[in-house]
Amino acid sequence: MDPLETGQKFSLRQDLDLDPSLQFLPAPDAKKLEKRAVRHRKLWVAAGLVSAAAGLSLLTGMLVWRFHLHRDGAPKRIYVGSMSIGNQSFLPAYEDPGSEPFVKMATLVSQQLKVIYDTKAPLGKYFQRSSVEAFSDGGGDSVTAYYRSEFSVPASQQASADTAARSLQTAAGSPQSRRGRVLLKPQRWLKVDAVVTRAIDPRMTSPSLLVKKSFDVHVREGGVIRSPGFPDSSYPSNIFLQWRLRADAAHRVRLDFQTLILEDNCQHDFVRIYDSLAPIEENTIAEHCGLPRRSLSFVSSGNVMLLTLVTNEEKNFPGFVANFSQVSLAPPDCGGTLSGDVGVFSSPYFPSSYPPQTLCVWNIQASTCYSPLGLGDQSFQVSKGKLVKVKFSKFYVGNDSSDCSRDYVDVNGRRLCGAKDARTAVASRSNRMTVKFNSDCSYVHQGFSAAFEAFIPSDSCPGKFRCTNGLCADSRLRCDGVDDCGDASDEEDCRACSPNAFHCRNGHCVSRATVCDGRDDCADGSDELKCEKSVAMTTCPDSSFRCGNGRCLDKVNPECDGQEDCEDASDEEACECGLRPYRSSRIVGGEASQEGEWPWQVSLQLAGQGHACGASVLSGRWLLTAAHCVQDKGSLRHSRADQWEALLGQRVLGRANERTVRRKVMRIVAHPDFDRLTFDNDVALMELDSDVPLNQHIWPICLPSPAHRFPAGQEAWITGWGAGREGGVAGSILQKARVRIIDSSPCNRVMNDEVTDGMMCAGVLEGGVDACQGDSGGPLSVVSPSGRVFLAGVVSWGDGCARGNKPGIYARVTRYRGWIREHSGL
Ligand code: 4AZ
Repeated sequence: MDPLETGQKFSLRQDLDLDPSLQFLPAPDAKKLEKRAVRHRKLWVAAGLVSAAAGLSLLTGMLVWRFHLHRDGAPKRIYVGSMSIGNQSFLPAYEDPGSEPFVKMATLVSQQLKVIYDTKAPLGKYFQRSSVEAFSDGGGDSVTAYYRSEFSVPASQQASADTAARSLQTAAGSPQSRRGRVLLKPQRWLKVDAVVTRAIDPRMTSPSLLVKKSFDVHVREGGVIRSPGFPDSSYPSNIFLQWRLRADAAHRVRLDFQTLILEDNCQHDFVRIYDSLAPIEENTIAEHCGLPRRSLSFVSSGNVMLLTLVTNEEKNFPGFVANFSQVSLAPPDCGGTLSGDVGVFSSPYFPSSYPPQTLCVWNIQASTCYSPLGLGDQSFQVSKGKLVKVKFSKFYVGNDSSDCSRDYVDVNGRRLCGAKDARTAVASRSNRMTVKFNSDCSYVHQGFSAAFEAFIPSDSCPGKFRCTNGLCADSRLRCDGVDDCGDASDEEDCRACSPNAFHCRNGHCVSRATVCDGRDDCADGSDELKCEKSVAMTTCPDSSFRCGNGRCLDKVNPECDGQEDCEDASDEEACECGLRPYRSSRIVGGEASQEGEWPWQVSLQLAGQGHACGASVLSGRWLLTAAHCVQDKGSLRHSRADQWEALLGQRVLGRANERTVRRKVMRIVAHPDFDRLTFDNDVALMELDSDVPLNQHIWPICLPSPAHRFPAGQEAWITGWGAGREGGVAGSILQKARVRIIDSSPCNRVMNDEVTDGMMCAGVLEGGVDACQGDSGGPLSVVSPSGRVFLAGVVSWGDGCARGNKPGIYARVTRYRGWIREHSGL
């Protein structure tokens, strides 16, 4: 049943025991037009006109409707807005749209809006109706009203109507209009201080939206919001839901998402968070879709926040769950005096996103070895005084722009904005530094975390290299082609460079990976000369991860662990994999798996024969299976793509349902060095004939980098529909079993040295648990500490099934990472 109708799980009524009154958005216009047509018809009948005349009138009505209301074929323009009313106090009943005070006040506001529109050409001419949707406590003796106004604007006039709507803010606030506004009777007069009216996001008024609902939530006690169906089923198609969150006066709303998994395309499905109770573009705090990498945690600037969810008919995903609460208005960590030689500070609410409309100023004053009287800035320009440097370990403040005019951090008059890497630092010329943080009214980011340090210029980096920006870098990192200082001063004035680096003519060292990349990395063009011959790409030792920029990382398994370890964040790229939204918890010795538990599991089926092998989803297009599954056997042409079909999103074989996707295989790329005798290089790629929609039942598993380590003893999972015992038959319910990775040396001792470098062993040495016939090609899955699942192996072979001291043998996926990329582009 539709969870929207039953109110299961997501309904705030059930989950939060909140006010059960749901406010429905105004019905679509069509209904009203229908009613109007019925009334017209009655009139005609009463007049006793013949049915032909009635038909004619209907036709006339339709023509009038077409040409009058639907001028230019795109008549309706919806604006949303807010209005601050200065001479009214907020009443608790204003939070209940069904209450009498709400209705009374809403009527006054609607009348006031009509007056405002009438004075603003061309809005008055096209105005149809307004509905006040909510109120909030504006602080002091003021109330903020949130409304939606409908206009019937010919397409050719839309731009001028939008401009007029935009100019309302100034008009309402100007002295003339203040005088001119007393057009209503005195007792109905509202002192309007600020009007913001903007065209609504067209995605929120799409005619395909079938369900539109609003929920009013007071966040005082805290609670949870779930998208409909979460976590048991995906959210419904074509919905527009909004949650109006209110905190007490002098408080802020805080919203922390625990999980958010939506379709990747924000034009289709998205959540938007506003610093308002109306979806006004300028008050957008954030918009998200897909599987955002950073934690999503937001704080409003005032006591309201709006959360909206919009979905279209394609690709429904699990949705979200978020906690709400209220926090006091005074933000923590916002400015002040910082003294001493070292200290830390961060943007308000870090690591949550900073709130909009926030200004914080920190005055950093390093202690000095001068006399206590020498406090003037001038006295510290000399080298004996201590200087201050600030180093940002995290920096995501607004978008990168040349003037940093929106959100920014200002350090002694120099503005920084955008995303900066962990080596961003600024040094002062005195023992004082002023750091300002400013956010404007929309689009927030995570903010920054910084440390300051006082240093004596002559001895600022004992035993280390002193960067021009005041940072200290390990001397061994000098001239290695990697900017360790953040201002690249460790890569300047180099007599020679380390082997991975290119020596520019001007004495700089740059990474070899940047040579002949079309960019002047040397700043003298010398890395872009002699580019006919391509320069060999740098390689990293087997044990280290190679970043996109060529840097080798020594961190174990840095990919997709939620932390950006490479300067270019390449370790966190392509990480929409390996998540199991529904992890609630034929393989020998296994147990039945749950729906959606192994969304990368594929059943490969041979025409006319049914299930033959397993495979893993790598993307909506590509699968990985075992090469031995796709070898011709006598007259059986298993190497031909047209012999195969892939079944995805399936748990019970033979019981296809709406989640099952069947695809033809377009291409098979078996590893060219697959050895039929030894089963070495037992991997094959399969390309499907069309993309499979990804959802909670079909989701790619993460491919490990060549350096990814799966140490002996690590827990791993095997899954498949293979035989339940040696010589047995395939099962219908997808089985799972827990095994452990076994080191190749002891494994080889029990497997007659048949385990090559391209293989790995996993199993339970006592026996009883193993992959078996029919599981081949399927995944050996390992859950990483961050919760993502990596494809460690591909089920390949074994000495029987589940025998003691006879582990299962798997193709070692790390060995084939480069080959997979080469042939699939993944
Ligand atoms: C097979 O025939 C097969 N015990 C797969 C895995 C194992 C044995 C046989 C491992 O597909």
